[in-house]
Amino acid sequence: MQPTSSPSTAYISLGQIRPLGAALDAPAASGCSTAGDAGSSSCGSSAGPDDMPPEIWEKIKDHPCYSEEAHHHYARMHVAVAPACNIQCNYCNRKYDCSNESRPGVVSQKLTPEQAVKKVLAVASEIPQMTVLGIAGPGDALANPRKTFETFRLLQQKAPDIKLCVSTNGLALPEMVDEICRYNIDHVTITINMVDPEIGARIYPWIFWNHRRVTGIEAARILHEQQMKGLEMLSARGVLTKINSVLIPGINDAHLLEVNREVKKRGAFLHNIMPLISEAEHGTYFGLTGQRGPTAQELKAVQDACAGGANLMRHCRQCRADAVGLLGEDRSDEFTLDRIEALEVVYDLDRRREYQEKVEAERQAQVAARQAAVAKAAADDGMKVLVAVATKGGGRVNEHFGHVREFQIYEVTAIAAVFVGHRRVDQYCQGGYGEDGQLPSIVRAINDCHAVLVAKIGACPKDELEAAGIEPVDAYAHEFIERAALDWFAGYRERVARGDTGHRDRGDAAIRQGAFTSAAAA
Ligand code: CLF
Ligand code: SF4
Repeated sequence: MQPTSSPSTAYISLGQIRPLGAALDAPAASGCSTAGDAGSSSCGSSAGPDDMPPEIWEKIKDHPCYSEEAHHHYARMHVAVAPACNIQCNYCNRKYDCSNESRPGVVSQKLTPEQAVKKVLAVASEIPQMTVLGIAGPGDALANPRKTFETFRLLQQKAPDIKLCVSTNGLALPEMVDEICRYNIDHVTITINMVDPEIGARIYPWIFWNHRRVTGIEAARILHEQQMKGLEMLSARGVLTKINSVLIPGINDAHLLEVNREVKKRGAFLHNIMPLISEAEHGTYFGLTGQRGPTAQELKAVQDACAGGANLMRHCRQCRADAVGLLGEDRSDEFTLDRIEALEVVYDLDRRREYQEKVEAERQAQVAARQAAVAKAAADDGMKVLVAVATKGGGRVNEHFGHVREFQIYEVTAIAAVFVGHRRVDQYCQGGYGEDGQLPSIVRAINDCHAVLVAKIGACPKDELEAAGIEPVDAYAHEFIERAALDWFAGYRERVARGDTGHRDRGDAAIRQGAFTSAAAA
């Protein structure tokens, strides 16, 4: 049995063959291989300094969306300065955030450029590992060029160390490329859902073009041409581009392979395929007409089918247009306008640099810990399991089970622990007490995992997890995730070899017999 780090792997769990993410209800359930020595996948965002020219690594090494490794350590923030849009997407209702870069259903506080800059400086002082400012709505950043570029201009004067990032539907992009380059905006996301206008007409009812509304295939054709032209122009100018595609089952699922090929041809750095979020209560056309989003398996199948094409990002959290913090956390309510207005903000670049040096040292320590764990690992025999990790950042097992809102999922073999996705759950600990009613849904969310690594866990959830065949492990509290996972797995393999897994047999016999499968069984 050959091991594979491909996220198409299926896992034997509780006697069933179950694809990664099958237990998930949460919308984003994909995987992303982790970096460097331990990883062997071609996932673009997992690449390290040895995989690219130094000037590109400089641009992505502390960008949490462009580097999977960075997303454990560095934060981003969005400011909602761009309310207007020049197109209509069938998955968007304007009273909610832009679905391109946000989770619908949460209304942002719109800001002027001056308010936005004050907010960025306040966040940068409070969260010194915040390295990227993105403008991602709530409408389209480039349909609001004055506010968008004024924000970037003002910020660049006051905080030149913060990387600038922008997200757009692409309609106005070609005309804005000079401005983008003028402000040294190194990262541009374009949402491209189709390269065939007939498919586009099912996604976009209209665009606003040359002072008039254009509909149908003609609208989709213009949008497509602008997107391709804009992408080519950015590639020619050395700007890194990420393509976001919303996966809409029955409309563009198979077509996204062609999108992947076309954007790769035009120099896209990453392709991020995201699930359609389509709740009726959001009031979108798709929500109201019953267009469903993809299952976790469908999303993964399309991502896997794109392997070998444009490099994939798999750690996206579909953030709001005013998100603040590490990906997966949201601290925006700490920085509301009234709080910001009352603050006397002092931007201390030296203090930020000093702090980021510590973050970088921590990151290097994580890489070294992983290398050391791999160096002492036994030979790979193809055995492979999933583990869930409770972490609040920094690449360590450092969260109490009761406080977890999102588990990170790692695929572990004898020689590698690879980040493959995340699972959102309702927090178990409510108001200082464990909420036992939450446990079944938490267990369901990670029931294809063999262990859950936590900083601490109470007796009640421990029993419940063990009963479900998931081993609760608090022996690696505050250690680096990959080293903890590899060390736990080394011990686990020894127990399996002895016929003693210490908890309910959940397919381990099948693993011992070599029946573990790497086929895409879904
Ligand atoms: Fe923001 Fe987007 Fe820049 Fe990142 S988000 S504008 S590239 S700084 Fe990141 Fe959020 Fe996914 Fe976007 S996780 S939704 S990919
Ligand atoms: Fe909504 Fe963004 Fe589409 Fe505009 S581009 S309609 S704001 S999802």
